[in-house]
This record gives sequence, structure tokens and C-alpha cells, in this order.
Amino acid sequence: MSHIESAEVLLTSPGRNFVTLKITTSDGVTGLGDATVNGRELAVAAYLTDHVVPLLIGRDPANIEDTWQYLYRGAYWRRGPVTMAAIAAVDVALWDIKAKAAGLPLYQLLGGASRKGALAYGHASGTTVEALFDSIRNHLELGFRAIRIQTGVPGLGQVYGVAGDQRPGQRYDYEPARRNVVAGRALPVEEEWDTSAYLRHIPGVFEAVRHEFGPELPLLHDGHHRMRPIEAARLARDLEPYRLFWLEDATPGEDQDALRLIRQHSTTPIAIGEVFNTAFDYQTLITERLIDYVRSAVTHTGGITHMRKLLDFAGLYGIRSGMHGPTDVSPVGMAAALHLDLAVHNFGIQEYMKHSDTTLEVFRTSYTFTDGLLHPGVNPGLGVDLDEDLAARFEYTPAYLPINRTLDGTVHDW
Ligand code: EZ4
Ligand code: CO
Repeated sequence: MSHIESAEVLLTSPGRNFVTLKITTSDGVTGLGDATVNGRELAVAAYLTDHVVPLLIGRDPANIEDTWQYLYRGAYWRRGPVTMAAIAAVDVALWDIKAKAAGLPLYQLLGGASRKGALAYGHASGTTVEALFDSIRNHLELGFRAIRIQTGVPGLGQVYGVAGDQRPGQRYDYEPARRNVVAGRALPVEEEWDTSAYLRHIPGVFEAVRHEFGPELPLLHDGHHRMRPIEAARLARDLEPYRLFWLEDATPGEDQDALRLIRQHSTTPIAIGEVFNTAFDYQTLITERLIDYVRSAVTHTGGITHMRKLLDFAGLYGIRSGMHGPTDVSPVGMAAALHLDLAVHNFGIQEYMKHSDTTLEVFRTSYTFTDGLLHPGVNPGLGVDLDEDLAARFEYTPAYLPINRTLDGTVHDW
């Protein structure tokens, strides 16, 4: 019997921080898993190194479900982003190994392809509506067939989701995690927020975008957990004429009942879940049909094994996938998502922010983006190789997501 010979936690920072688990079997097969939790990377690395890796040595790499249950139930302490990212890394690495051993791309072990490719959405943004239009045009030229739009809000400074550098030819991505060092200490930057100003501004932005780009382009928007339930209900209703693909994270993630209030007032499709980490976080939302899209990432939700169960559960209620795909999910996590996207019947859409060139030199991927569709590629396993020598040259550097304060200085959801 083949057994797990070693498991290694690799920290690298090719432009941003990533935590990767590499498992090697006695047959010499290696698998990779992503365990990156943006801004809390070292906690997952320690959880893996100190408490998970010692349990893996000697186990049969083929028994993925058993290993998942062993780590989940065996910890006694359930759920939480650190635990579930650590379990996800083990799970994805074992699926990578199983698919490599079979000589098949992972999606073949998940039931095969249900579609030609996964519809991806990109992130257009602008501090002004004119800059946003340029960014949308840029995304259309890149081939995107669905676009998330975020804009600056009059009276506020830096706002979530708006790229800093808007010059033509520059990448239009934003990167929220900052390396902000004050007197030798890494600290989160602070941004200011005003929900009323935001609610006054956003419907006009969508009206202008629909007027300029027509009724067909699928448009998405991320509220990033900032509204109270009644505010979110009003925005969802105000945006109805512009037929959004979805309104994401309108209210803070832990309050499942808040989504009921939005539903009572609007038919705008609702997406939530990027900060969730198990299917249990969705229990009310799915069984009571309070949402339309599940936003979890494989990386943050216990890996392929648990994400598959969550999506099958959602599928019974006509709810579709919309997996989180920011650049803080590594190319390994992204590849894992793409294999599931291709395989599950109830796929909806996949978020896609291309990683930086430096990141893609360290993580060599085989996935492709063509005519708006992502495909995981046909290499055996996940299809991602890690250049460990190059990875070692990019040292971990602390970076945090920003903190939000309302205009009177009160801490607010970011
Ligand atoms: O702010 O991944 O929809 N995407 C998002 C992301 C999150 C980051 C946090 O690490 O909301 O941009
Ligand atoms: Co989001």
C-alpha cells in the first residue's frame, strides 16, 4: 500500500502571500493544496505544521473521505476559516495525487465535464463613471462575457473593489491586502465609509452602465457586507430595473436571517458565502431559498470533498455555484475550483482575477481563459506545478486587509 511519506507547508510571497501544502507519497507522487487565508496566513501554516502534518504521515493517500472526516471530526473543535482552510489543503492535495495516479485531469474523477468551460466574470472598476466605462471596455476586449462593477463614491476616498491604477494598458485589478508598515510594524490601512452616500450613488451608476452597454451584458455587484438588512433590501429593489446577474454580500455573512428581509422586498438575485466555511453556514439560506448563488471557495470550505457536498445540496434547491476567485486564492485553489466548475451540473459563474505574472511564474498553471470561459486543462491532477526554488526567493511579508470606519470614526464592516 502506498502511504503518505511527507507533507510540507510552503510559504511564498510572489507579489502576495500564499500558503501551500505539498504532500508526497511513498510512490513518489506529489499533490498540492492551497491553504491561504488572506491576512491570517501564519495561523493556517501553524495549524497545518503543528497539528495536521504529524497525523498525515503513514496514512493511505487514497482514502480522501476518511482523512477528511478524521481531520474534521477528530479535531473536536469544528469549523472556522483556519481549520477549514487547513483541511481543504489536505483534501485538494489528496485529490491531486489521486488524479495524477489515475493519469486523469481531476474533473474526470468528479464525473467528467458538464460543459465546454466555466463562464467567468471579471472586475471592472473606476473612481468615476467615465473611468468605469473604460474599465468595462477593457474587460470586454479581454474577452469577458460577464462583469462585476464597483465605483468610487462621491465624498469618500478609497472604496472597496476600485483599482488604484486606471491608466490604459495597466492591469485593472485591485488588490485589497496592503503591506502597510508604520514605525516598523505592519498595520491594516483604514478606509472611511458612508452607507447613505453609497446607496444614493450606486443605482445611477447601473443606470449609466446599462444605457452605455445595453441590456444583455451580465452585470454583478459586491456590497461587501456593509449594509444593514433594510438598506440591503432597498438597494436590491432600487437595482431591479438593471437586471443584475447578482448582488453579492449585501449584509454581514453571519446573519442568515438578514437575507430573508432582502428576499421579501426584491427579485434581484442574491449571492453570499465567501467568508463562510461549511455547508452548515448555508443551511437556512438553501432550504428556505433565500439565496441564488453559493460564493464559497474550495480553499476556504474544506476542499473538493466538502464543496462538492455543498453544491449538491444547493442544487437540490435550484441554487447554483458562484465560487470566490480573488487573487488571494492561489493558482492551486483556483485550479481546484475550475475542476469542480466543469463537473457540477449546477454551475453558475466563476469569479476570475488573473494572478500577477510573478505569481504565475512560481505556480505554473495549465488552465486557460478563452472567449470568456475558463477551462482547467487536461493535464493529470490539478494541472498546477510549483517552482519551489523560485517560491523560496519570495519571503512571506505581513499584509492585512483594510479596516473600515464610518465618518464619525466607528468601526464598520469592511
Ligand atoms: O475582499 O478576497 O468578491 N470578492 C471579494 C474579495 C475579498 C478578498 C478578501 O481577501 O469580496 O475581493
Ligand atoms: Co466578494
